[in-house]
Formats: sequence, structure tokens, C-alpha cells
Amino acid sequence: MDHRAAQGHAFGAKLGRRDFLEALGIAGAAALFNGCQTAPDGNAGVRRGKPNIILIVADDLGYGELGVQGSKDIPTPNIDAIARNGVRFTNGYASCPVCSPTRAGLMTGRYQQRFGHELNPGPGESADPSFGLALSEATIAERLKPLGYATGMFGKWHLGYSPEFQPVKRGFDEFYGFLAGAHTYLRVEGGAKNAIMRGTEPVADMDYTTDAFTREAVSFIERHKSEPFFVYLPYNAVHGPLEALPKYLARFGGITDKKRRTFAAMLSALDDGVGQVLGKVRELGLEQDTLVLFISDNGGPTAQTTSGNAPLRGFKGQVLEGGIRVPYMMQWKGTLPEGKVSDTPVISLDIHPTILAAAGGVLPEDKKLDGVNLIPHLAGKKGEAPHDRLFWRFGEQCAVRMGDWKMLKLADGKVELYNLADDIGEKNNLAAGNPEKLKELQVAYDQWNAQLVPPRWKRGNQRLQKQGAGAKARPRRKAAKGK
Ligand SMILES: [Ca+2]
Repeated sequence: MDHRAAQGHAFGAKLGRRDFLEALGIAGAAALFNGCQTAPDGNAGVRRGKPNIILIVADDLGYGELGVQGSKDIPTPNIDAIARNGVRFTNGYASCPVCSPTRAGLMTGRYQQRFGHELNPGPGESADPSFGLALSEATIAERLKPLGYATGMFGKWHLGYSPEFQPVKRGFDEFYGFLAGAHTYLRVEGGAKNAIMRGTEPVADMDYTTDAFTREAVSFIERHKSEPFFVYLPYNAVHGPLEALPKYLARFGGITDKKRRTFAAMLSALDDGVGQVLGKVRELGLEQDTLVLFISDNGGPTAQTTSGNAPLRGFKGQVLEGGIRVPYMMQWKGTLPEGKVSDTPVISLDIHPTILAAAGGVLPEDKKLDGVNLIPHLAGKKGEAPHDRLFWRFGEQCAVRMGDWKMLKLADGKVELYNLADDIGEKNNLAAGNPEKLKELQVAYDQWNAQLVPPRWKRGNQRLQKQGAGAKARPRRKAAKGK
């Protein structure tokens, strides 16, 4: 952004808010728009300089499981509305095919392998004691606090158990949720180290987790409506265990498969929650002052939960498209285009700098962010493509995407090369016939890989198995215990 031009407009003739934002190239513009006034459309909402931010994360929601993504059997009108009111990315990626590493990248805007957060830690009771989002890294909440934001987090953390790693020590004024990677939806106890907590204290009772996190987010928005707020709402839906309330199950009497029916009920509850949160924003007249982002942390584990990734190949845990390409959308009424579908590749790492720029923050100079602010690209100010290459490393697996080309290796080490423009399902391995393209991608990957550090931990239960004696005594825990 040209700051001189921005100031010239800011102190120049009276402009409509939209003109003003456009004149500024939008990025960071809202931060300069200080003072309160009635919205130009007559909406009684109070205009502020800084937009509110609501970041909603679904857990293990596959690429194909929303109405707007092509699903036919589970209506998701409220999540779909984010796409209708804003931008949907068809090539939106998570930075890892499993939960905790993606969240580390999401919170920091940096490839999480730069600081060793490459793998899930395993269940809380067997996780490596060092597990936690590195204190050397700043979370988006920590960067928003000095900009005047009230910050609240409601849901699944999965970024550390020790006191110094907990949300209230990582930039969040309020926390209601749990620390592990999964939790039962029905009870406050979710296994060792995995109570439902308010702040740092376990709570005695709760609603269905999806409803409880929604309730807390809505309350937070109501209480902070008069100041800029950041709501981080990482639902545990639709991660296992498959548990749903009768009121949600009743909507899907036509689905005979019990697993699928329960999944449908869980997704429907999630969609209701999103509807209630965005309904509160609308009710308060804050829609044009609120940037809403929605993403899933990884692809669907179809065999476990039915969460589907069609038309992609692969699942959660794999660097195939089905493991990493996810629903990804954002709305900011009056600022972002409405109903836009973008095919340009973007990644979860972009969310941190996008939020930071919208809030008027300055990108840090001491730590390189790998994500980029997407808003100028969507406003046509910077060209469509924010990235010419994206990378993944997840243990023995790796992948690189450059343009339409993607090279990957699964744990078997076999090199696969696909042109995603022609082959979204990664069916035709072109590696043998394209040695030069393969070399180009390999060189790019090697350059990136050389910047990374080794994983700081392995999955807790893998660690135990390698130690031998503990393996049989401590079998793999159920998903509800958290991983
Ligand atoms: Ca997940």
C-alpha cells in the first residue's frame, strides 16, 4: 500500500467507506477509518476503525461436505452463506493433513515445520512433555492485543497442555474449551489433561460441545460489541467421536447408515452454530465491520467418520489433495466481493497476515511470515495469485505445488506428479514422462526443506511403541481421548 496516497485520501474530501477502502487498496484501510458514524446504508451499526474478526475452524471437515462444495445430502445453509456473501477458494489448503500442525501454522502465519511443530503429539497422557506451540512464535491473538482487540477462543486448542502454552497465555483474554485434539461432545470429562475449561479451571457441566462453543462465542460478541473483537472459534465438530443430540439426528431420518446419519447431525449442528454466531453479528448491525473466515484444519477421515473429500483422492493424514485441500472462505460485507469464487491456490497460513492487515497491524520484521494478506489480491490490486508455490512436509510425506503441477511422496517414498488442472483426482501419475518438471519441483522443495528444523516430537503412542515395553500396556487411545 502507498501510505502517502492513503493519507492523502484519508485527510481529503469526504468519501464513502467503500470508496475510501478502494482508494487505499483495502489492506489496512479500515484501521485508518477512525471515528464512529452511521453506516451509509442506514444500518444503525457503529462504524469503527478496526473490523471485528471471527475465525471459524471446522475439524476434519472434508472438501466435499458442504452444500456450496457440492454436497447433496446435508444442508449447510449458514456456512454456505459465507461463500455467498464473500469469497470461496476452490484451491484452499491446510498446511498439514492433521490437526495440531495446521493450527500451529494458522496461529503463526508460518510454516509450522520452521519451528518443529510438524507432527501431532498423540494423546495428552502420552504426549511429549515439550509439546506446545513454540514460545518463540507469536500467535495472531498476541499480535491483535496491542491493536486494541478483545480476544476470545472457544473450542479445541491442541497447541499445548502446560500452563505457559495454554490459550490465556497465548493472547486470548477468554478461553472456553479443551486442550487436547479431540473430546466427547456430551460430557465435561474428555480423558486425562482434557477437561472442558473456562480460563484455566475445569467446568462442572456443559451443553453439547458444538452448542456450548456457539453459546460462548455469541455471549462474547454481545459483551464486546462496542470494541474491536477477535473470536477464534475452532469447533471440534466434525471430528470423532461420532456423537449427536436427538434434535439434530431427527433432521436426518432419511439417512439409513447410522454413521452417516450421526455425521450429518453433527455437521448440521455446526452449521446451526455458525448461523447463530453470524446472526448475532447481523443483529448488532456489525456485518460490514466484521471479517469472517471459515476453514477446515485438514481433510476428511472418511473411513472413520464418513467425512468426504470428493472429488479429491486421499484422506486426512495424507498429502494427497483429499488430506490437505479444504473448504476455505471469507466474507467482509462492503469490503470484499460477494459471491466470488477464486481458483487461485491459497493456504491456511494466509489467514494470520490477512487478519493482521485488516486490523491495521504491521507485518513483523523479525519473523518471516509465509502466509500473505489475501485482501489486495481479491480486490484486484495485486493480481490474482498470492503464491507461486506451496509446500508440505509431514514426517516421511512431502509435497510441493507450483502452478497446476504437484509433486508428492507418500510414506512409500514413490514419486508422484500430477497436473491438477486436468486431474484434480490425482489419478494419472506423470512423473515418468516429465523429468524436467519433476526436477524443477524437487529443486524448489529442497530449497524450502533446507530452511526447516527436525520435528520436535513424535506422536506420543509412537514414542511408546518404539520404547517397546509400554506398547502393549498402553494401547492406542480412542479418538475421544485426544491426540
Ligand atoms: Ca482435524
